[in-house]
Amino acid sequence: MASTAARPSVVPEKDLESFQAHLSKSTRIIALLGAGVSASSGLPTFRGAGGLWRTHAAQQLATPEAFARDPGLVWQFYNYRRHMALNVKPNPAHYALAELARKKEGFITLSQNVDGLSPRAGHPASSLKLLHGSLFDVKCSDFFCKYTEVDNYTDPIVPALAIPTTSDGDEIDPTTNSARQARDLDISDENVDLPELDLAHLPHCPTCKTGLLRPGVVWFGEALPVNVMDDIEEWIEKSKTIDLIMVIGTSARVYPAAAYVDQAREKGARVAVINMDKNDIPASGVYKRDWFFEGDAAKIVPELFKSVIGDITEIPDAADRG
Ligand code: BJW
Ligand code: ZN
Repeated sequence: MASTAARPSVVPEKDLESFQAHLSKSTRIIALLGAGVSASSGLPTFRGAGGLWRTHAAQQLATPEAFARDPGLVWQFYNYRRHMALNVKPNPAHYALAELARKKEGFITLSQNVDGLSPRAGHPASSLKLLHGSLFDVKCSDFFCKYTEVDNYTDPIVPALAIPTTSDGDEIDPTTNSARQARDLDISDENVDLPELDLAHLPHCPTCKTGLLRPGVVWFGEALPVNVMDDIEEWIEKSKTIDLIMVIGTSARVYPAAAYVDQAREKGARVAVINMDKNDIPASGVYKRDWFFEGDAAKIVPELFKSVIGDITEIPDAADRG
């Protein structure tokens, strides 16, 4: 049970009051989520300090060109991300959003995150739209082959991609219990050697046999999933007005995701930005009637929603339920 009851407010009282008054009467609400929502679970964001994987900017590995050039490197990056995501837990922001979805029928969450933490927090699937796919979907990279696989949690996805671990006695204190457990080496650090990789040992398509499998995420230059875009368009069209859009833990620099802020504004929405960095505001800025809540989404989101959802309760996540 995670309770915010005894803690002092993490947001200014006046802003909290005006936000909660608006939230309580809002019936059409959007949340646009980005990597900052999962930061306090321990996952790095894309841009800024945590966005470098070895010597590569994360966005540079998230392209079809990078995969064509060096599929082994790109798979090492994504296998590592899958492993990391499976080894962290959803945080109070994921749980609070999931609970708001149960309490407010007209609430839709558009997540740019591919880490699976919102589904694991029990976010109702019908109101959660994954704009950029999932690390745990896999598909054939051959344009003509339609093979796709959802909910593939095999870690490592193939044995050749296993994260190297400290070998016996290496860098570990033999007087503690932890000495008996091998520890993952941090292959995001360029000083840690990547294991040699033979292309034949990368994941291959079981249908066409020749195509390499690739992560089921949306890379730069690729279209977002048609069914997801259609669902969102229908939701927006159905809304005579939109009351509120919350822009949570995203730099809101990537399109078409960032454009939902403008679409919501066009239908009258007030904007609430929740971000650690006060410079990370949507391109249209923050208007007089909007809110900017500066700080950790994992602390702020549960507090903002408290008037509707009460104190949040963590449910055992899908990974723990097995
Ligand atoms: C915290 C915090 C804490 C930290 N609490 N906050 C219009 C204009 C200009 C360009 C374009 C345009 N339309 C399309 C484009 C091109 C391109 C694009 O947007 N480029 C921009 C960079 C300019 N878009 C595309 O290519 C898209 N495709 C497309 O448009 O296709 C058209 C098409 C149609 C038909 C046929 C073919 C094509 C696809 C975009 C796909 C993005 N994919 C990625 C990778 C996904 C896979 C993976 O995970 O590896 O998605 S890139 C990366 O960016 C990832 C993220 O979801 C996305 C957004 O990043 P996010 O989440 O905002 O992360 P950060 O790091 O930027 O921000 C984190 C924030 O959290 C920061 O603000 C922190 O301060 C904050 N923070 N800790 C609260 N504790
Ligand atoms: Zn195939």
